[in-house]
Amino acid sequence: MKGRPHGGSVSSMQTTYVMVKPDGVQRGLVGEIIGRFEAKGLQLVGLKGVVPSEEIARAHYAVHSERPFFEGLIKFVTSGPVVCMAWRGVEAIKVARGLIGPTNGRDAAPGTIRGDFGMDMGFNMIHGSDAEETAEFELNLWFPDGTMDWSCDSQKWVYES
Ligand code: IDP
Ligand code: MG
Repeated sequence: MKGRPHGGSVSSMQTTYVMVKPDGVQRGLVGEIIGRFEAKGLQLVGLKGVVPSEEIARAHYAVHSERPFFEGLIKFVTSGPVVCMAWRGVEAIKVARGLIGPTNGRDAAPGTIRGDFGMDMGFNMIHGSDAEETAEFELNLWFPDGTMDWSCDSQKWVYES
């Protein structure tokens, strides 16, 4: 995949990094999860499957490196395939976090991905960038060749203007 830088020209247009973690892949939830982002009206601009190296996992979760759960988190996220995605839309970072729900599945409301499918804090199936700077960092980390530059015709029926 190649294309433009990950940012957008419209001020509220964002691209966010979303990743189905190994538990979500093992449980066969990839299709369900992708379907929710598609149905919401976000545009898929990046998609690949990979078994993460320890190096990329440590970089991705570097902000948590001092936390007690860090080593377990690295072991978990490198244990099998993840599905890496880039989703684009108006305020996509906030919208994706809303679809995902809070970290602990037991606290997450039904209707969210973690609320519908999760019962745990660590095994919560999915990652989503939490801010513009982290989205930029994570997109560059997981999609170093850039994301897909394409025009999605249905977007004219997603946004009124
Ligand atoms: P987030 O994924 O909702 O943004 P963060 O606080 O950024 O949550 O934590 C990153 C990931 O680390 C979580 O999604 C979860 O998999 C794991 N994690 C966070 N807190 C704990 C914990 O207390 N125990 C075990 N794993 C945790
Ligand atoms: Mg986070």
